[in-house]
Amino acid sequence: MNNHAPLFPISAITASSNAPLRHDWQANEIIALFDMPFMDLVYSAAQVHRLYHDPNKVQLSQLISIKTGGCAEDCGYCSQSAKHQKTTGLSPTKLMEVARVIDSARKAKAGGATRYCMGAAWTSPKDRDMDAIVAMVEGVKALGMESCMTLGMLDDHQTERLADAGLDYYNHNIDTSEEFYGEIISTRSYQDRLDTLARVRAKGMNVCSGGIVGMGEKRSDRAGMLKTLANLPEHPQSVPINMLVAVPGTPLEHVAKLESFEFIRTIAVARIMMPRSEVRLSAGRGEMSEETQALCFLAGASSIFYGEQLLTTPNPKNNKDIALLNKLGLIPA
Ligand code: SAM
Ligand code: DTB
Ligand code: SF4
Repeated sequence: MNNHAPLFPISAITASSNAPLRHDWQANEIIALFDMPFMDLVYSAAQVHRLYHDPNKVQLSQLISIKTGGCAEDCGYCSQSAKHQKTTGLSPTKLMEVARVIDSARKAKAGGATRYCMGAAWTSPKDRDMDAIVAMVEGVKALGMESCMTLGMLDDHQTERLADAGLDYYNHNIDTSEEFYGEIISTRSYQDRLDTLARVRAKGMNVCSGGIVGMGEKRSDRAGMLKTLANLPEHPQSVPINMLVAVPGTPLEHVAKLESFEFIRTIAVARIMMPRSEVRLSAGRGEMSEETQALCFLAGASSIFYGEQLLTTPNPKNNKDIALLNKLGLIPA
């Protein structure tokens, strides 16, 4: 018998996979989920996961940085901000040639990735770059892969061009709660992020939006981030949950490490709140034990970034990941 507080009435929300998705989450309900005994929370999230997903499958997305560094934004976690360039020593690059991007995508596909995520260190794209961006989307799709771009804020015209090119996903993270956002980024507002997400949604592209945990935020901020995501008019189709990679030379270099159990709780709560979405165990896996990653999969993570490099920081080697998937009996989706 469970002698602790009664299980959150999850049965009411998830009695079947036909139950309507909720967009009216209240802060106290989300905190109640985070506060559950760890075993109850993970068990509940695993139940939800099984209603909507095959628990033995994992989707593999691969990243490439098509334009690195020199970014005008001041995101405290990011190696690519021009503001941190002197201390991180990261040299900016120009936009990569289309053929090189497609060539790398081909290799990612051969390695087993099904989605190719192209990231640029921009506040927003310049119109002069859009032809090359469109060619990258078309080239990746021609390989039979799903395409994802993350280019910063978009205006209506740029959004339309991406939609017309057939872009499958646009990644634009809200990163944390609205309350904590100003502690991490001063060059743009939370509303700017929401505005781009609305444009992407309006053009019918899939939204990929999540955030980072372990930036010194409180549990209420992690809950607030998930509340914003789940209460959007549609749940983002993909929800990347990143553990901060504390990059030397960035303002968050020395932030206290977050306990892995709290990271797993965040995955579990995301799974319960957005049952149909892909929840991606994203940056930070390189510093996670296999056991932590396994608990994330149990708690509802259905996707990972695969490949030896994220954008500017390392990710586990392919053979290490394949060995882990084999040990867990997880099959690439
Ligand atoms: N410049 C665009 C933007 O910010 O939307 C796209 C690229 S940006 C690097 C994409 C996302 O990577 C960020 O929103 C953040 O969630 C994640 N990220 C960046 N640096 C990170 C770090 N050191 N640790 C974990 N996640 C990070
Ligand atoms: C996301 O949520 N995480 C990815 C992707 N979307 C673009 C980026 C992780 C970056 C980690 C730090 C780096 O490698 O620079
Ligand atoms: Fe620029 Fe994106 Fe890095 Fe912020 S997270 S500094 S917008 S590349």
